Amino acid sequence: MTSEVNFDGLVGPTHNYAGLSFGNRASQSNAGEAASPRTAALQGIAKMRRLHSLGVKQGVLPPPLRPDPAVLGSLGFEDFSRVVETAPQLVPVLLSASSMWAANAATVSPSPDTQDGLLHLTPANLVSTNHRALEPAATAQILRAVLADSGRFRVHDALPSVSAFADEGAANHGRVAQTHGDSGTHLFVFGREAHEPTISNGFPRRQTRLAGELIAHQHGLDPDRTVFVRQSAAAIDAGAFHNDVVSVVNQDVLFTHELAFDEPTVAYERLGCRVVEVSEVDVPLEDAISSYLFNSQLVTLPDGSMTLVAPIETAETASTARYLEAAVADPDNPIASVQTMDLRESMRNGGGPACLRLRVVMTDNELAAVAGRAIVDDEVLDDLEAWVRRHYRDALSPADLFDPYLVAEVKTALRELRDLLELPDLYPAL
Ligand code: SUG
Repeated sequence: MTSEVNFDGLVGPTHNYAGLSFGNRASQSNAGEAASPRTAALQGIAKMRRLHSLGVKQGVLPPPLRPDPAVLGSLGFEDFSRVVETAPQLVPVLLSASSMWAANAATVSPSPDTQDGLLHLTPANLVSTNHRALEPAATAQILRAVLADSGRFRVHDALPSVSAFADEGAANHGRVAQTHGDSGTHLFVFGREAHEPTISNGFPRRQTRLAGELIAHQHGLDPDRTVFVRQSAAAIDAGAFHNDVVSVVNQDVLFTHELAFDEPTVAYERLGCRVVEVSEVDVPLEDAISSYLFNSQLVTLPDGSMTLVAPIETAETASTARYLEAAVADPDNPIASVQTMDLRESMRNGGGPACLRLRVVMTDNELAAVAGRAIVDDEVLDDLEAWVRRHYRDALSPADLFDPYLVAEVKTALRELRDLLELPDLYPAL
C-alpha cells in the first residue's frame, strides 16, 4: 500500500514575532508582539493528533538547534553572547523558529514518479528571506536523520543560495495523482523567471521557474509529467507569498482561488485534474489571504472521502464560512467535511495548517524504514506534549530573545527531544 504521510514541523522553543518576512502580511502586522512558544507547540501537536485520530498517517520533523553553531561560525562568532553585544540586529534572525513551516522544508518526489525508484527530497534554499536562508543545512541534517535509509531515500543538498535558484520547497509544488500510489503529475508554481527581479513594485517573488526545473531534473521526474505555472502578480501582491496560500492539491483535486495563477485555464488543462475554483465574488482574495482558506490541508480519509483541515479563521470570516458550508452540502464538491483548528500562534506569523506540514507519499516499506519515533502515535504525541510543557516558555517577546538563559534552555530541551524521538543523529553539534 502507498499512503500520504504529513510530517509536521514541531514548533521550536524560540517561536516569536520578529516581523522578518516582507510580503507576509501576518508577520509584518504582528511584529514586536509577545508570542507563546508553549501554546504554539501545543496547537501544532493538537493538529497532529487530530490528523492521526482521523486515520491519516502523521510524522514529525524536530526543530533545528537555534542559534545554529555552523552559521555562527561562518559569521565569525564563537559565542552567541558576542552577537548579542556586537550585532543585536542579528539576534532575531539567528533565533527564528521559522523551520516550523515544514511545507518550506523541501520539495518531495515519491518513488512511483522517479527514474531510479527512490524517494527524492531537495531542501529549499529559502534564499529570499535572511532568517529562512539559514535553514537548509540543518533541514538536510534532520531529513537525513529521519529518512536515513539510503537504499530508499535520497536527500539532496539545497540548490545554491543565489537569487536565480530561489526555492521555497513544497509550498509552491503540488502532485496530482488519481490515488497516492499512482504515478503523479508535478505542478511547479513560480513567481518569476531567474533573470527577473525579485521585486518590481509589490512584494517579493520568492520562487523561480529555474529552481523547479532543476529539482524536477535532479529527482528524475518524467518531463511529460511536469507542469510549470506562473503565480499571478495579483495574488503575490495581495500577500500570497507562497502559492499554498491560494491553492492546494490532493490526489486528482485542485482547490484554488480563481486569481491564484497567471493563466488559470492553461494550468487546469495541463494538469488534467478536477478543479474546484473559488471565485472572487464568493471569496475575495483579501478574505482568502486573511483567513487562509486555501492553506488548509485537503486530505483523504480511510473511507475515501476528502476532509479540509482548515484554520479557525475560516469559520470567523463571513465569506469563507459561507463558502465552506455550501461546499460540504454540495454533493459535487469533493470537500465532504471540514475540521477547523486553532493555530493562531503560527497564523500570526503567516503559517496555517498546510504550512506546518510536509507531505511525503510513501509505500509501506518506506514508511517502515522511517527512523526512530518520527512516525507518531498517541504515545509519541503524549511524550511530545509533556516535553513541551517541561521546557517551553509561556511567553517570549522580542526583548526576551536577548535573555542569556534562553539559549541554554534550548540546548537542554533539544538534547532531551533527540532521546525522546530516538534520533541520535539529529544534532551533531549537541
Ligand atoms: O516564510 N513566516 C514564514 C511563514 C511561512 C508559511 N509557509 C507557507 N506558506 N508554506 C515565511 O514568511 C515569519 C517570521 C517572523 O516574522 O518572525 C516567517 O518566517
